[in-house]
Amino acid sequence: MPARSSTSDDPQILAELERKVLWLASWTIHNANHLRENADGLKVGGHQASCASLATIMTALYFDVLRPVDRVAVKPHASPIFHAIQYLLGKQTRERLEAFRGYKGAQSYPSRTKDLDDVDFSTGSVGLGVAQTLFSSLVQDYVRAHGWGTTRPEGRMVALVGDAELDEGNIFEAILEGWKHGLRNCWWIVDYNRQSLDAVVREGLWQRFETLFRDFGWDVVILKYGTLLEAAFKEPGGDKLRDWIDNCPNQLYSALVFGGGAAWRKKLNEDFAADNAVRELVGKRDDDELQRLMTNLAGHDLPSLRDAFHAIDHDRPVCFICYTIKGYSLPFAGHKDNHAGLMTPAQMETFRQANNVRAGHEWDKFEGLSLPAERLQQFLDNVPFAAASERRLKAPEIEVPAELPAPHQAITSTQTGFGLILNELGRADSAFASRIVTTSPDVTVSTNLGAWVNRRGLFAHEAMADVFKSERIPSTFTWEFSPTGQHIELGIAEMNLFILLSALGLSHSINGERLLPVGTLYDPFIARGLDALNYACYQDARFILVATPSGITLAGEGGAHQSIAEPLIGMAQDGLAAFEPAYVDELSVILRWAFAYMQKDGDAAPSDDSFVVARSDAKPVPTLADRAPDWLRDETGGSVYLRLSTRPIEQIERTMTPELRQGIVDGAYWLRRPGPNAQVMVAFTGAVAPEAIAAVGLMAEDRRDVGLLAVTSADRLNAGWTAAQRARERGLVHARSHIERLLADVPHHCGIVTVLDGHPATLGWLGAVAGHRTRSLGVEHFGQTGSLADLYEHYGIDANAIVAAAQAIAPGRPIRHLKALP
Ligand SMILES: Cc1ncc(C[n+]2csc(CCOP(=O)(O)OP(=O)(O)O)c2C)c(N)n1
Ligand SMILES: [Mg+2]
Repeated sequence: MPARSSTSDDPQILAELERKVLWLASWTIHNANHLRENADGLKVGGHQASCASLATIMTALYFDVLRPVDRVAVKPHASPIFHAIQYLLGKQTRERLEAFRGYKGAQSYPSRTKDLDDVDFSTGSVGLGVAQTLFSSLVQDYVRAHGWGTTRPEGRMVALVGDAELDEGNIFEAILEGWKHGLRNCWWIVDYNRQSLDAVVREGLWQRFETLFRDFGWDVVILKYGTLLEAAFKEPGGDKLRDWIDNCPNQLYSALVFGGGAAWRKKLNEDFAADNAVRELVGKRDDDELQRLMTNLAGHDLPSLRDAFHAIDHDRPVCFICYTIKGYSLPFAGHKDNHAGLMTPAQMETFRQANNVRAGHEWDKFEGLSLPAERLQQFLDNVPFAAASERRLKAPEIEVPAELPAPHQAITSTQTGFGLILNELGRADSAFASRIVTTSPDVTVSTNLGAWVNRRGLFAHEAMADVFKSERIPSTFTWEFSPTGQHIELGIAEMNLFILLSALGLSHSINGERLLPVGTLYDPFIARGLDALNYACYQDARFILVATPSGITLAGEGGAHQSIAEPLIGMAQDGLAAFEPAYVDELSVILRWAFAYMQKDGDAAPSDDSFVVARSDAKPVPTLADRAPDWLRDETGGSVYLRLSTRPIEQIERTMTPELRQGIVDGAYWLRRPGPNAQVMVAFTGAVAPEAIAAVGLMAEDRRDVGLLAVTSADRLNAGWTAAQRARERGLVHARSHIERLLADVPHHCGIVTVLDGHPATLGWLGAVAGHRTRSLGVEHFGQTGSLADLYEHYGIDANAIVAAAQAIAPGRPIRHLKALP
């Protein structure tokens, strides 16, 4: 990318734009809080101070330093600054700025999925966007090392980081991982305003950051003083002034910033009562000049920032620690309570006049600036960052084989089946197999990815042989690294797993090269990375999550390793379709579907009319019902979560019919269809299939026509049901979801017993579909160690507990095989 030739008036233009950006951001927030009708009486959020802190840095970056291939995670509460910059660049509309934080307006925190102005990475939950830049850098390297996308220049992954944001542990987990993987092309720019939400931060944090980043191989650039202060330091008494500022506690400095010129003068004259040189240096300046001088930190000094950014001539990761002032140039600058600070209408009026903005011209792009509009527009038209017509890239779908292998073993577990399927895929020399990338936080072997890794190798910048192999020491696993390896091995931190999946799962959009990421971990540890999983889904990253082992079925490991709530997480997490197959042939069907589903275009028209209605307020389109009999939004795609088990169970020998395949994908199918006189049916999910089957057998003599429903996805069944109900409420009287059709012929008096190795609420809603009396079995309390039989009996998910529940809700003659419950 050729560098834009800078002209002599660039510094002046940038200074004007900096003012304009801060004005627009402040006005956007003011408008949302004070001017727009806000009937709820809710204050919608200040953040004018946080914005001001980053206004200069972001001006330097977006209007000068960045190139279109660069990608940025913006500190969440600087969102209005980002939107203002995009507005000036013609990529954001006035309507959306006016509706900031309102319905369909510019988002409170930059959002890839909801904002229209080219957000690279969503932010909001602090720390996650920061780490996302690091992993995106690794993914860029991965893609290029595999020979893809090499015609595009490498981009820098940039994070604008709040100093208090650095308290988030996931950032440090990421730094460690970045070091292991030879991180490159990553810049973190710390907005060192020495303020958090609540207060002023500890003294000397920058020294901790400096040592830490250097230890992990980062270049650290400290930007403390701006050009005004640097010049003053050269005046007589200047070195003493510098020492004074260097030693000034953060709290005092902040208080003086808030106090302004007079406060500085009073304090400096006191402290330098016996030093004429410093008193003269101070005395030469009026209050405004003194305030400008004493707040001239490098993070608010365009020349210092531009020099520092342009001086980086290497691809090692860089941490810039930029001294800034929270609320810079606003009335509450430096005040420790300013996080939610909002200028009063009177203060805003003063600010408007200071910016030469005429009333009624607040949104005009060049209002109040001194350079001619044509010159400014010409500059904006040539901003390098905005040169690319499309920064959100596209990659073609990778064709998924019509069927994946379904390795048959008489008795096996879904986890074993998963390993075998990936092993078979690993043999293939296909475009499909080459785009799969697996990753795991130190549980590659124990989640059964070992055979795949043996075949496809581990990814690293440099080749590294497995010494055990070269020394001829027998080992089941070959641990060989190379730039073409297809497994990224992570340390144990689950946060890193999800953020890496988020980065891999956006590669089609960020790098224009599609990857098919599969991440494995133990099911209970989803909770450890849950916010990062939510973040990945919110960004619409696409991946398959394989969580295994799961539940109390992991009998011997006890409550610290057993999962209970995860099936509910799977249901509740937007953007994630959750499955829990019982059998390996189901798993094969689901995996095949998942590889296609994860590639569906998020922009495609959804089939669920409730979504259409919500988005456009349009009248429902009746034909949609025909196109989407399951009422799922499959056209828009998403990520997939598979909850698997280590429990070997007897497999069913059967032919995979199209109908069965569809049922598995839609969430349920009849293993035994209930007859017209059925008094009871059992609906089960996952590893407890043998208990459900056994229970049906035990009841057969005493209850007629017992049905058995295999539920492969409570999540999709439930989602389809909800969507169909909404559709009916909006007039699509024929809308029927999959579960409604399955239960349509089940007699009304029939009871339903549901069972799974997870929280019983997962299937508890089944009774509401058609009004059947229901009893839901599952696990509600932390598990124990024990044998499967011990635990299933203790928690009441064994065959006998199912029979007991059936007897209770489906009265009839006593069920002979029922034993007394303990
Ligand atoms: C995970 C998470 N926890 C808490 C918050 C609430 N929060 C928003 S900003 C903030 C403090 C930010 O301080 P800093 O990063 O220094 O930015 P500044 O306000 O100085 O601009 C907090 C605690 C959040 N957004 N995300
Ligand atoms: Mg801060």
